[in-house]
Amino acid sequence: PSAHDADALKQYVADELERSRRRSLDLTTGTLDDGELLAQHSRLMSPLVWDLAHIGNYEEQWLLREAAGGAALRPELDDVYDAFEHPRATRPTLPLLKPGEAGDYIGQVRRRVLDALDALTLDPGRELLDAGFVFGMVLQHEHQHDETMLATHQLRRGDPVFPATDDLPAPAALVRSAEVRVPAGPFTMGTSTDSWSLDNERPAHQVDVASYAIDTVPVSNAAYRAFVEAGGYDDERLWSPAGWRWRCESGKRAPAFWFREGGTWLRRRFARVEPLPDDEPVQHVCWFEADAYARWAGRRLPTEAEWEKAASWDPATGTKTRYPWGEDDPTEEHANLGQSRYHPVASGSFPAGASPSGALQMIGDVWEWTGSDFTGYPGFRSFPYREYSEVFFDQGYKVLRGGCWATDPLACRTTFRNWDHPIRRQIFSGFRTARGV
Ligand code: AVJ
Ligand code: FE
Repeated sequence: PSAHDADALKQYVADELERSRRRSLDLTTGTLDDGELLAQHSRLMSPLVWDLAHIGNYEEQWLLREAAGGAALRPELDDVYDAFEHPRATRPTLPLLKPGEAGDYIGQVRRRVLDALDALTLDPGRELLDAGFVFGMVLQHEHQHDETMLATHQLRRGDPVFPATDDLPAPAALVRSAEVRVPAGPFTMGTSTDSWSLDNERPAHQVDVASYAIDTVPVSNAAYRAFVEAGGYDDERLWSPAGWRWRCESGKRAPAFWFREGGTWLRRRFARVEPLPDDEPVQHVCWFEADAYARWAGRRLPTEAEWEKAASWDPATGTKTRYPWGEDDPTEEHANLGQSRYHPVASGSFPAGASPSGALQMIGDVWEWTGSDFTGYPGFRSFPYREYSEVFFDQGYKVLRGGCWATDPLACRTTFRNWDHPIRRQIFSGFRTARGV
């Protein structure tokens, strides 16, 4: 948050709570009927109404009870909306609040939170409240679930509810070379000072990185299609052993939502079928597919450290920035973020968003798979609860970086870490490749 004094910080929090809630409602009760909100569109996802009430229950637990010390409103809901108690596939069988009830519930939580906010002191005396941290955590949580709800929308069939096209400009960059080089040397990974950073981004620590080259832009649909058409899915040598098992068991031969009709590649996007746009970054690939493509290209996925160094480090000055372009909050000139469109834009867009190393679109467009497993940084301390990050460490999750077109700017920065199973591809995931030099 850019706010400095206490009242301005509270006003910023209140405005952002309002903005995220409008987004959540637009994705649910504002768009779909009760039947669609209660339906399970895919076993990989929750019914949308589960996400909606879960957002409010998380807010009740962290803002109303923990931060404000208020009385519990609906403690009997804690179990139903506990993500660890109930895997997504089983959530339709739970006694879920109906859409109207869920809307009423989250609205009641919100009114009590706003009343309590006035009396709170957002100061360093309480770590949870210092610089409004817990509000930042809850806001990021709501936006993360909104992105998850967009993945559910992508899996849903039925009448389209999002616009088919948009006319937002995406300035094109002059891409001088396919890759950029990053010289060897230490850089600062993670952060100890970003007040709304989450526990897994902390603490800042020095990492020595050997020299490498990384793709200037994310791998495009056309580039990925060349891999598909070259028989990449039938060549075991290109796949890791686990990746080949996934390929054989799943029978997949292309990214999710791609299909061929005659000689033409099409894709399904939010309940519409359209020609596959050549120059958009590929999305809906799993880690195994990204890893196999990279091997086919004679390259590999970047490590998490390589990704962050290329995105945030200026070797000339030895400084690290929150965004590739510096410290300024993202605008439409910098990146495709915040669901202003419902798709990534052409690889090679946003010259104003370039990093010091010259890489483009490190932030926004598609989440980028890295070669790294999700684990804690040296000196990691779980805060404020183990289930946010720590229980996922060293469990075979792979790290994704950079956010995508659906990620809100409030939930995106060069230190932000996302993670998922290497088989997952309903998320808005793409990648770029790298090599040692
Ligand atoms: C950080 C996106 C992996 O959605 O599982 C949501 C975020 N944590 N509720 C997820 C999260 C608790 C998390 N990811
Ligand atoms: Fe959650």
